[in-house]
Amino acid sequence: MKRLLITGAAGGLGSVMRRRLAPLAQVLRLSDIADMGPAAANEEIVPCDLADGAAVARLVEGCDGIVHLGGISVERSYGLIRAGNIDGVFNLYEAARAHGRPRIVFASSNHTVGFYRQEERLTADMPTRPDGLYGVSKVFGEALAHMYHDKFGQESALVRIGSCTEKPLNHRMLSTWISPRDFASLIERVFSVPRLGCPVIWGISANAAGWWDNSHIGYLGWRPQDNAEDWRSELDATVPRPAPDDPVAEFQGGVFTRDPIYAENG
Ligand code: NAI
Ligand code: 15L
Repeated sequence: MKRLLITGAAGGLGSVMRRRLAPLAQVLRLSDIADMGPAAANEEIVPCDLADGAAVARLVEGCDGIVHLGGISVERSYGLIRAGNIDGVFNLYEAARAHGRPRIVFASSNHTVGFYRQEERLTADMPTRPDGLYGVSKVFGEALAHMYHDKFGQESALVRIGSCTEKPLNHRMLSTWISPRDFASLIERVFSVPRLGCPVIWGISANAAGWWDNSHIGYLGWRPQDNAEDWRSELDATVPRPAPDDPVAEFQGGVFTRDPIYAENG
């Protein structure tokens, strides 16, 4: 690719992917509302509020691919979620439609299905069961992407990311973890295959204790390398196990299932 846009580039995942995805394009266009630091030689820094449609249209112009990580990433008030994740994703897809339909990796979330119980095994075509307004906003993003695919041929990878950290941090992550290396290699496959379509993809490493079935995306040729199981004994020794009836151990969405509906600006 000539130019790859990464939104949410100042965030936890964005700052890691900024380094890992550099080989995918001649230029990385990095965007956020927060400070992204100075641009490296292969980078363009373009601050932009995703809720500003005109600014998002300018941001997307000239990009051959988009990794959309920007927006609210945890449970917050409806107003905040609406701006970042509802208006923001609409603005992004409208901008893509106006500017040649570059392929999009949409950072969806396991919180689209957070109220499934941990003993259930999920395929990507099962009904969503969001565990809060954040999860609902990701369901909206997925639905919007499907509509732009059916109506306009816009291709997107709807990656329901589990938990992307350097290593699993608790027992739930033995099932939900995806290593930064595996997430980056998934993105590389998404931009390499001749036909992508608009698949829902479970964003997880090759976890022995995984809950989610990715057998429908064999055509991507993605082979995750890491397995959360490698950290089980370390977790057993260092992190207390939750009680079996604790929502953290009961539902796939873990603590998010306990969040309230936050007041405005919460
Ligand atoms: P993060 O909260 O660290 O980064 C999100 C970035 O988006 C922030 O830098 C923030 O300033 C920016 N942002 C928020 N509202 C914005 C707006 N209106 N306009 C422009 N930028 C805005 O989140 P993280 O962990 O890096 O996650 C990245 C994406 O992946 C998010 O969409 C999140 O929902 C999704 N995800 C992440 C998971 C993880 O394990 N890190 C798991 C599941 C989904
Ligand atoms: C998410 O969707 C969040 O963005 C991230 O911060 C983690 O909490 C992750 O899910 C998770 O469920 O572990």
